Amino acid sequence: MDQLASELHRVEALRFGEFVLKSGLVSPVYVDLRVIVSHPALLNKVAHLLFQTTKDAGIKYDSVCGVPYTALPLATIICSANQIPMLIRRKEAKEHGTKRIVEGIIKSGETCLIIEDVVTTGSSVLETAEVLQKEGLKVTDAIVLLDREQGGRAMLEKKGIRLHSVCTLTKVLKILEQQKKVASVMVTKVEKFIQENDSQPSEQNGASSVKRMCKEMSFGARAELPGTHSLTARLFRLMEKKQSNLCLSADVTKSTELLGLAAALGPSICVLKTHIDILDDFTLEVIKELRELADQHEFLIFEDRKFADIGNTVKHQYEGGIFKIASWSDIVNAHVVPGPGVIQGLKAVGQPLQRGCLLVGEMSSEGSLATGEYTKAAAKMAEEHSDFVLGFISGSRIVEKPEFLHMTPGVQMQAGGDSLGQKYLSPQEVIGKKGSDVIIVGRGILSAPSHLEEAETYRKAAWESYLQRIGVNAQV
Ligand code: 5BU
Repeated sequence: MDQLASELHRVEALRFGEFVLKSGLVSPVYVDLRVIVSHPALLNKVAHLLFQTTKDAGIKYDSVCGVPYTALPLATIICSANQIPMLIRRKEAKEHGTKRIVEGIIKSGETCLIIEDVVTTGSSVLETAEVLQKEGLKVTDAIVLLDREQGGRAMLEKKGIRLHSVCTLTKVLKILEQQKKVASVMVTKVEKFIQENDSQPSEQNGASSVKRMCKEMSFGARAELPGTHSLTARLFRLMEKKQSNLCLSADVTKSTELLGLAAALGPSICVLKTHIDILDDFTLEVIKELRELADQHEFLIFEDRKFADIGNTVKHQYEGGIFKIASWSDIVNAHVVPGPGVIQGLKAVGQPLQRGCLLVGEMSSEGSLATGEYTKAAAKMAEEHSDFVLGFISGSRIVEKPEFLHMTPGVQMQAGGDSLGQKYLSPQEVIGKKGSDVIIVGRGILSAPSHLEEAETYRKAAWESYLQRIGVNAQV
């Protein structure tokens, strides 16, 4: 083990310092086991240790599958050296031909062992396990080289998967400290980081750490949670990539204006919100162009339709009529006043198209009735239908679950309102204090002389508030 730790350190698979992770968290340690493929002796040694761990644990299995990509060569070596059938999980189903997601001979009912290089929250192992389980295989155990001890073991345990590790980050740290390769101050720093970033908080400090987690978790990390809807995960990832939690409310009445805004502001926004029924010159051709711009600039489209009827009616309103909303809008929203039937109706149309829905939990307008018990009922309904409900339109975070998305309208740089009941809060207030995720801005941008400059001002303000909230000091 001592030799393994020092080898991993030597090839820089483990580095110490200050690293901004994909999730936005600043970590004192960086683990990148991909580099071991360039060191064949070490690669063999790691494969051997993984196999030895399966033997020591007495695991019974029929085949082995490596989590793509780093664990693929490891699984290959183990299977080849020990004559074990291997399975390969594709990251994407093939476009042409067989459309298989798992390659190799699958015998339903057999047990497949998962191999992984490093486990943090456990979400990659779980993702692969779920793919294998869908194919009829059993997954009872997973072997990992390095457990970062940030909740992966507990999370997988809950899903019926035992995690066995060759070593833990704490153990490797101790060894490197003894070998005088890492200073004791750094060891303490890393240990503190591990403790503070356990994604499976203990029961005693449950509520407060969940609250902290919602507030301080990055969009990138939230995208990786197993309970996050795939569309929300896509949105969280593109938000990180574009450094934008700005949704433009493109409330214009001419299609040229709508397309002009989408083309010019596309790179600055994560979502473009429409009220398609206010366009004077709507055609499906306009929508086709809007969709192309959305794909080109990587933003989602959100038709702010606020469905509010019985399931059967909203199904038709969503799918048909002249607007055919479901065919082009990634996200729609609904009032909860009709009860869960409204979600069921929308889901029947939207789910096969990988769409999602936001529930109106609160409204930004003066005298809104969506408060108190009503908001709580909306939250409960969302939790019960999280396979289609992405989150909420609300003034603040109303559910302490990092899987849910909160988007807030009624935002302008200066607090205040309009003459028809709209009330405004600032981006800093909405993202920083109220804990929402995305600001929705219409006239704040549309009434400015330069739409792009103003959009950038809002984007930066909201993104900086988000970075501050999660504890990252960075300039946008
Ligand atoms: P504004 O120009 O930034 O005030 O536009 C706000 C947009 O958000 C507008 O399209 C409204 O229809 C929408 N909206 C809102 O203002 N308040 C709400 O509670 C909800 C939607 Br739900």
